[in-house]
Amino acid sequence: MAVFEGTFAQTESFRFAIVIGRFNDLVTGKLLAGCQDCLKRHGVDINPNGTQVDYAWVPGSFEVPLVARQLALTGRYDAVICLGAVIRGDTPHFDYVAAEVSKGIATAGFQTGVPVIFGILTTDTLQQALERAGIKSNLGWNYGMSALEMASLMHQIRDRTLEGTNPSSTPQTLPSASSPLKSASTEAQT
Ligand code: INI
Repeated sequence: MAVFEGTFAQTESFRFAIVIGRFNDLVTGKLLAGCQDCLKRHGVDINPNGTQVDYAWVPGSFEVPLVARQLALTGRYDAVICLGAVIRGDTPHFDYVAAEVSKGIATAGFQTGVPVIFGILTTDTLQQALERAGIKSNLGWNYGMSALEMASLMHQIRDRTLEGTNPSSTPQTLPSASSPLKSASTEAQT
């Protein structure tokens, strides 16, 4: 039997998408910088013109899950990282936005089989958000680590479970960055 555990090495073949909400961009820009710093220092080429990371900006956190799911469905990415900041002080619809974005991100991961990282800060004040985006620590870094770990873990599970498995009993629709879900890629084109 096996123990599956993601590592943070051999990242050169990984591909990531990062979805960033513009709302509260004072905070989300800092989360992005922390996330990029993490990926870069683990060997990922973060250049948008390179081959490893694509970026998608959306108006606010509410729009993040839709775009994250669409990107995951392409089968191109080992993980999709979602970054946003929902701040209670700003508006009474905090609760609606926070609920939908958390549900939507979880659903995007389940539906596509691609790790979709929940990097949405939910805080009572801008001060609290800034503290988590660089003043005290930068959770963007942690979200980058989660993406690296999950990408590695999913590869291990796929590689190890396919080894020595009777091909006739293996599901035909295992999703991966190199071999996306057939139905998923079809859906992405429509
Ligand atoms: N979007 C956020 O990312 N954070 C917030 O705090 C926020 N608040 O509080 O309103 C927010 N609203 C915008 C929302 O995400 C959508 O972009 C907008 O409603 C258009 O659909």
